[in-house]
Amino acid sequence: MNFLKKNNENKNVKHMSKKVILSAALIAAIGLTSCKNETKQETETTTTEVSKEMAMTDLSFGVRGNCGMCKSTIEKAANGVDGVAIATWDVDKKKIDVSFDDTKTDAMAIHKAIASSGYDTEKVSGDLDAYENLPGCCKYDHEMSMNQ
Ligand SMILES: [Cu+2]
Repeated sequence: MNFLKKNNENKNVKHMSKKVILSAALIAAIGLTSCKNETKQETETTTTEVSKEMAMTDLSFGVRGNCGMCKSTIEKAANGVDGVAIATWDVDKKKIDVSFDDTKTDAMAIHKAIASSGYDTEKVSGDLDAYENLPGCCKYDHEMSMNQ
């Protein structure tokens, strides 16, 4: 009698633990599925960010100039380089901010393009013929400090 009762209890315990294991497995499965989804989303987001960062390089350097006309000439020269996305010259700071695709061009190509339009950059002196052809108001002082 006593033995039978014990056996019965044992069965109950076995039955319970089976249930517990089953639900635990179910929860784990759900957890895994949602984890997988999250991981996938994170990976996709990261990939997009990385490719954006890798493609675009931000660069800033000094460029001499006087006025709004200089600004448009300098920016036009920089934007004319294949791979340049944004070029903004600051008339007060005598400095240009450029965003470019480094698989298509490099910093030196941008310096050279600006210099050939007549403007001095930190690395390349402005082309003298182009400088001579600039409007009077744009004939900047070659001693002017840049990147202020
Ligand atoms: Cu000017």
